[in-house]
Amino acid sequence: MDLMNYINGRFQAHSGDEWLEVLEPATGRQFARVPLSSPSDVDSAVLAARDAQAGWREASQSERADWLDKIADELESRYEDIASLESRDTGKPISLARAVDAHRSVSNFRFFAEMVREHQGEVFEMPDATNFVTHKPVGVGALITPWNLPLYLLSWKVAPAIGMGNTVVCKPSELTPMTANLLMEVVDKVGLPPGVINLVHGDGRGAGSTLVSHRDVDLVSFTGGTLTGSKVAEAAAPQFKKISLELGGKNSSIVLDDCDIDLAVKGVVRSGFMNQGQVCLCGSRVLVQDGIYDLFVGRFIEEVESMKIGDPSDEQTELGALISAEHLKKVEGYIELAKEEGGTVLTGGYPCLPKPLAGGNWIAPTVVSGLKTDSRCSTEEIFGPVVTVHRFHDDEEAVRIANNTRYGLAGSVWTGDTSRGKKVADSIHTGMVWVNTWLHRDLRAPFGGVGDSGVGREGGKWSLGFFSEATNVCVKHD
Ligand code: TXE
Repeated sequence: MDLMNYINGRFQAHSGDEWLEVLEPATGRQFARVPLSSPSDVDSAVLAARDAQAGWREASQSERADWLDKIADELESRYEDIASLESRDTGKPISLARAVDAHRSVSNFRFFAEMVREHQGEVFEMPDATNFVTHKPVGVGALITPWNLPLYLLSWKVAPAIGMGNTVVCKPSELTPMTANLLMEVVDKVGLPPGVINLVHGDGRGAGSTLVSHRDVDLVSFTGGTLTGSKVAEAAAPQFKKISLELGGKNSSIVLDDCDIDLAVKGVVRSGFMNQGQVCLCGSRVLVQDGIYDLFVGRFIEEVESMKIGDPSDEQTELGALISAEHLKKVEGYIELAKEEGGTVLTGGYPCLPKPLAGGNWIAPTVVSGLKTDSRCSTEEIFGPVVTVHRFHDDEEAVRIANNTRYGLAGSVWTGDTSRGKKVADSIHTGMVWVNTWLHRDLRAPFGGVGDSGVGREGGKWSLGFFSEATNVCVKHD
């Protein structure tokens, strides 16, 4: 299958003849080709978005909310397609693709339909004047997304962006373009006005950077690696574009000695290894209090070793393949580094898999102990199924360790005393912390990080704020 860009309401071939093979992570086999778009393709998409601006910003909030609902309905009718395409494209287990990716892609559109419909400006009274605050569209948005949660993250940006009256150009990861294409089929089918949502495929160098620095792009919402995020920020800054960066993480799971061990083991395994550890929120450093260290780590290893790894299309599979051969090499490099840094690999290695999966990017879930808490492996983002475990003495030490990375995205605390958990959580310098749970999301809550994890917040009213310009009209009383 050869994919096409979607510009001004039409699927269009790209202008050049460069393509990238789309590979199945589980087998290494090619199953599609994605266009490597050129700057002129990006230009056409931005122009289409710019031309569609006037009409779309005039649509009422409730009209725009109705369009979001129509997209949600149509996406819902393709629920199984989303799950199977996402599983094939990313290598993640089908059960996860269904429960997380397909589910959230639909609910993102539904959630923002409701928020946009109900959104109202604010009024601030003064003794002699009234301030009327309204939220106007920013203009043309560049939405750049990564490969770990392709449609989940794209829909998280598209829905509030167009809901608030912006028109957009999407640039999905070149490694996982399939469900972005599906979204364009949906947009086409429901008959959204041409130019409101456009899509250019391609890599970061040719399409991504051209899009970010395009003169007619007014805002950039980027999710991806920290290094790429800094290039995006550098390109957007001279033109004062509105920017939101959701980058990497090195999150701690803090296990306190009064925790419910069964709950904590299950929760910390899920947090460490969901999507093969390729989620920015994953708890890849596990800090365990002295008194329960041996008990917890023993149970943790048992649970990790019982996970079923293999064919992503098998309903029983819990762990799939890594996104690419290159990424696998990076993860393997970190495991080697862990040994050089003095760590002990408690479990890991290569899974024994059937022949058809031989060409895929496979590695077993790996747990390393004995590393210093400031070692590279325990402070840098590995973004794979590799977790380091560390011992701590008291809550202050746990907080100190949790805060000794340049990242600041998320974390979790496991305890039988929720007020103790809340106190520890409040001391962690990250955008989000869960107590006795992980990745339990209320879409109204803010999402984002500090430090190397990014700038800005999305989610609920924060998304509506980012994808709009708050404007105040102050009227002096007669
Ligand atoms: O992502 P990139 P990569 C982390 C993870 C991973 C590392 C690199 O540690 O190992 O990032 O992953 C587009 N201007 N995360 O290289 O490059 C690119 O085409 C504009 C964490 O795969 O950040 C893709 O669409 N765009 C993360 C998107 O940026 C550019 C999820 C992300 O790609 C560009 C994924 C440029 N100069 C990886 N260069 C998370 N926060 O969840 C690339 N792109």
